[in-house]
Amino acid sequence: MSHFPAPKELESSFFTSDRWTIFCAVIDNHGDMGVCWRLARQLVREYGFEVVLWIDELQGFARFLGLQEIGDSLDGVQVRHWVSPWPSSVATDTSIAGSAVVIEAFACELPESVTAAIEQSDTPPLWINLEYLSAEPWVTQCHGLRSMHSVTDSEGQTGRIMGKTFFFPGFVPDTGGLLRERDLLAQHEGWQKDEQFSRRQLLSDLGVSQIQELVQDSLLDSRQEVLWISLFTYESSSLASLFTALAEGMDPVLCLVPQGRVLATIGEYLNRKSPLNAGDFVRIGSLSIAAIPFLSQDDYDRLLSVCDLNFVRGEDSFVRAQWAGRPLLWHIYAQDENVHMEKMRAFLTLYCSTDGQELRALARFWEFWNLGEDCRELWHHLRPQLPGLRERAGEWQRKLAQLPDLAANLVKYHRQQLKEKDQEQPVV
Ligand code: TRH
Repeated sequence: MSHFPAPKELESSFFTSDRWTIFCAVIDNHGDMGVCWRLARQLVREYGFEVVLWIDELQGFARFLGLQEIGDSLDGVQVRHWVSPWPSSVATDTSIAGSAVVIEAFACELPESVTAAIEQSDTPPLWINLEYLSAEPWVTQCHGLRSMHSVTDSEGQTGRIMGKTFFFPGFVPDTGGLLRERDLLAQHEGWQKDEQFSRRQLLSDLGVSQIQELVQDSLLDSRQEVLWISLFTYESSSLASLFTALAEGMDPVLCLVPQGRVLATIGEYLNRKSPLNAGDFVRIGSLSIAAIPFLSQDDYDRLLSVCDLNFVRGEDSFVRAQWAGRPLLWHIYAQDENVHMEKMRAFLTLYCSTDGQELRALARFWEFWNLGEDCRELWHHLRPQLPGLRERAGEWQRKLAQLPDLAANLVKYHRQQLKEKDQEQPVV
């Protein structure tokens, strides 16, 4: 049973001018909702906007947030179920077309009646198509392009009006930037000030007491420092070779694995019939594998902050690892004809713009991992480079932080559009 107000009942709450409406269609996994949720929360918290998030996968969204069900307001964001077909009863003229900004995330197709209401409105919202993240050079040329639409008015007159603006996130000026909350870097600084304390605190907060005790023991047993790795990737044929290398290495390694797809590959590696569950802890040679719960987005930031190396994937975790300022391995989302390898190399061109053996070792590891190759030898080359890579990661984080963030860029773009429109008004 739905716990959402029927769309018609929403009508009355839809008359403020600083309403931003975001549409999110979940393709798969967590990235689409992860990005939309992060942006929605930031627009509420930092700008005080009224934000309505329409999402087509409510059950999945509830699971993502660790909730049984979604209330109609979460952290100040109004969450609505985007049902298909779109009910004719939804008051698109006032509710959606009356927004200041409508964002269709990742080129999701808006319902036809919503598009029509936007196009026919006398004061249409700024319509943004928020694109996928890419480091490829063409992004700067496409960021900010607008589409034009043909429309016919009630008298049968046809004309062309402004459609949507293509907004591309990115790593360089002249793109939309990256999502970064105002206090994010200060939070990382706080967690990283006393890394050991933060690590203990995190384990205790995770609520997996068994792991906490076992890790505590291994930390105490060991005179060497334990290398902390977080692992959030897709299934990978490179994983067995990595684990073999970690198990035979000299350093004790703690590999923390939040619930997710890679646990199936780990299960195969361990010859288990079923994947590990949160709370399971396995030790092979120098390697300890701890399966942990799927964390809240905020706790996931904390995990990234206190690890020596983060394996991340998709889009949002990849960006969060960069803000953590720690070495990272990106398992990129696979696309047909290996298009993703070009995307990955485009990012590496930026990330490794200064030459150095540590960056070469990292780039090689990324290449092998994403091609599903054997990474055993490569790990032994990469391991000694981690301190240098930590420095590079910090430099990269500081470089990115000089650019305005995605939400700030969206808000600025909207304000510019308003100003331009004002200037277009005829003087009476
Ligand atoms: O889950 P992803 O693979 O998502 C996406 C989608 O597949 C999408 O269709 C595709 O286009 C895109 O990748 C490239 O990876 P991503 O983007 O990193 O999203 C994961 C989200 O989950 C992110 O918001 C961080 C969050 N997360 C937690 O909140 N807690 C956790 O414990 C972990 C591991 C992740």
